[in-house]
Order: sequence, then C-alpha cells, then structure tokens
Amino acid sequence: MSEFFSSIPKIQYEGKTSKNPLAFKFYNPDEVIAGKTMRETMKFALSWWHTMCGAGADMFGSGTTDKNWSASTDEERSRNKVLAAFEIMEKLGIDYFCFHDRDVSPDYATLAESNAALDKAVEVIVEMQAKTGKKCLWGTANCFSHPRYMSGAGTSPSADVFAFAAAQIKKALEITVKLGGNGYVFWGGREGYETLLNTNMGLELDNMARLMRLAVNYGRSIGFTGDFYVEPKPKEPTKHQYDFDSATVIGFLRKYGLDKDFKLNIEANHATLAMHTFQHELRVARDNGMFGSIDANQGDTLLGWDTDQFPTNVYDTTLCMYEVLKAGGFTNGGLNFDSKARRGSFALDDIFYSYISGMDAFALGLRIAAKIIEDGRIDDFVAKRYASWGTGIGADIINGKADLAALEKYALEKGEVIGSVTSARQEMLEDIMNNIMFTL
Ligand code: XLS
Ligand code: NI
Ligand code: NI
Repeated sequence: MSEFFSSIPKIQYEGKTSKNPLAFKFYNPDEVIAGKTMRETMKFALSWWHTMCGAGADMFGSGTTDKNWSASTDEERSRNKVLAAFEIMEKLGIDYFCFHDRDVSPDYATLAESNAALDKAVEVIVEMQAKTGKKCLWGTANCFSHPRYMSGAGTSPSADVFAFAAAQIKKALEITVKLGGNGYVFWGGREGYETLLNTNMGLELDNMARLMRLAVNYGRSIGFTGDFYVEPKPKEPTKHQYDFDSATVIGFLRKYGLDKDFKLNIEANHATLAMHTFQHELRVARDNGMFGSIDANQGDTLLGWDTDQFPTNVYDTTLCMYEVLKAGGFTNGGLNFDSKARRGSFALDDIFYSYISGMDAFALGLRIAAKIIEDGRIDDFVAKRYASWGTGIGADIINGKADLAALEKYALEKGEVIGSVTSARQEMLEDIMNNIMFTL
C-alpha cells in the first residue's frame, strides 16, 4: 500500500501522562466505558471534504496546504485521495468516513462525465473497504458549490436546476448504498434566501420537501435502509437558511410527513451560529426522538461564521456525550469530524495532530459524561426539582384529570404557592460539574 505519511506511525493509546504528541491520551478504543468499548460508542468518522480536499483557502487568500496527493490528472488525484484517506483512517484507528460526491471526484463538463469519473473513484473505495473493513457513515451530494446552485438546489426558482440536483442526489444515493452507508445527509447550503423581495418562500419550502420525498422513495427502492438526515444550520452561505436549527427542522419534517425517515445530524458550530448551545440542539433532537448523528467540531463565539475547528472544549464534548449516552448511543449515526486545521497549520501531518486532539477531547467527554451519570448528583437534582409532577395535582394534570375549574379550585384553596418553588441551585450544580470533571 502506498504511503503518503511515512513518518507517521500507527497512533496508540499511551494514557493521560504521555507527552507523545502522536499518541492518544484519553481515547483507548478497547476500553469499556458505560457498558461499551469507546470505539463502539464513538463511531469516529473522517470527513472527505476537509481532510482530503480542503487546502485552507479563505475569502482573502488561496490554500496553504498541498492536497494534490502527488497527482498529475484529476482521475489520479481522486484515486490517490482514496489511498491517502484509508492510510489516515488506518493510522488513526478511525472506522468510518463521510463524503460528498464531488469530494470523491470533481465536476466535469457534463453530468454523464462526472458520473463516469465518480464510478471509477468509487471502485477504488470499494477495493480499499474490502481490504481494511472501513465503513461509510454517510454520503451526500454537493448541491451548493457549482454556480448553477447560486439560487438554491431543491429551492431554486429554476425547475431545471431542481431536476439537476435530483439527478445528482440519485447518483449519490446509489453510491452511498454501494459503499454500505447507513446515512444520507441533506445539508441545505444554498436552500435559503438573501431577500424576500425576490423569493417565493412557500413554494421553495414545498419543493425542498418534494426533493426529500423523492430521495426517500428512490433510496428505499434501491435497498437503502439507513437514516436520512437533515443538518440544521441557520446561515452561511445564505443569509437565512431554511434548516435554521433543530426545532425548525423538526417542525418542517413533521409538516411534510418526512419525520419517519429523517433524523437530525447536529453540528456543534451550527448550534453556535444559531445562538444555541451544542447541548441544546442535541437535547431538542433527543426529546423529539430525532437524534441521529453528529458533525463534531467547534466554532468560535467571537466569530459569526463556521470556523469548523477541531473540537477541544471539554465542557462541550462532555455535555454532548451526556446527551448521546442519555439517547442510548448512536444507531446509524456517529461522530464525524466536520473539522479542519487552521489555515496556518498547513503541514500535512497537522491532519494527525488535529484528529488526535478532537478524538481525545471526545474521549475525555465520554469518560466524564459516564461519571456524571454514575455519580447521579445532577440527575437526582433534576428529578427532585420536578417531583411535584409525580403525585397530587401534578399527576392529575399529566393524566388529564384536572380541568381549568379544578385547577382554579386548587389554587383558591392554596391561597399562595410560592413556598413550593425550590432554589434552582445553578452554582452548586456547576461546582459539582467541576468536581466530577477535575477529579477524573
Ligand atoms: C457546512 C456543512 C457541510 C455538511 C455536509 O457547513 O457542515 O459540511 O456537513 O454537506
Ligand atoms: Ni457539517
Ligand atoms: Ni458546517
């Protein structure tokens, strides 16, 4: 097997006292935490776009990293990307990958040519999967980069563009099935608007749902049994994106009867952009039975865009893994690193330092989340705080036994109820969190 990273060894777990930057300090794949090995719980995935394609270009400058993978043609680059991706996954012990069609093979002059080139690259992935046992977490179609999608894909004012996006999605679904993928993502990168002065929002939303329905029908007809996901994001690249946040997407999916086939793919940085915490977005999904998968990264609260940094904030990874454990873990989903090294971290081996930092941050998060649950102080506090709903008038309300007249009678008899409200004790709970986190 060709080596693109000959100086990088297989990354091993060396424990929290290790000073080796090319070792895991917290991610020990075979260690059992909360009843499962860390490897089974985390289901880490490599993102083809950031890791194999993204060279660090931004609005003010070109790429800083060489992601040509020693190729002299597009076809050779697609092939070498596969070989390099599998080397990275092998060396990091990552079992899954996620891709857009155009990450695997670029756009050619016609759809037929693009499809043919894509098929060739997919053959190489299939070969490498057979050799290594690596799996596809989810696939998707890039219906946002090409200029034809400037005004949307499923929500384009042009029916021709809708048809083109549908054709691209059909192919992406076929590939996802071929690679054994358990998920298919819709991220609406251009599905939104800049101004309502030129926008028929009602029609655009109906059409977006139509495209999803077509994808479900086709996917199920070719044997796709996994989950479809919508990935919420409130803005960027459009000023307003229809898939704003978890709550908005759940409302949309229910309105159009898509909620049985779709779940949510929650991205940390998108939560920040929607002015929510990562935990909030996960909790909304979990409470509605719509928790699916995670795009693991972090944003910067001082910036208003998607920085897609590798996650290192352990408070956030802890509260994320708390939600994952409470949801009973992943079924078809996993933790996809939709993350990229900073533009200044341009060396190719920064890929390894970056993934190690993200995997360790989530591993630490899992360890602490399991402790929080085992410790029980926080969960017990919440249970006691809501104890009044288990008996008496609370139980009557829940069971539908109390109407407004009965509640009025109850309140009149009580006279005043302020004495039933207990302290919220936020500071005490935050101290408990720190106590659990830092006595690991
Ligand atoms: C962009 C999104 C994108 C999706 C997949 O902000 O995060 O990368 O995850 O299309
Ligand atoms: Ni994402
Ligand atoms: Ni994103």
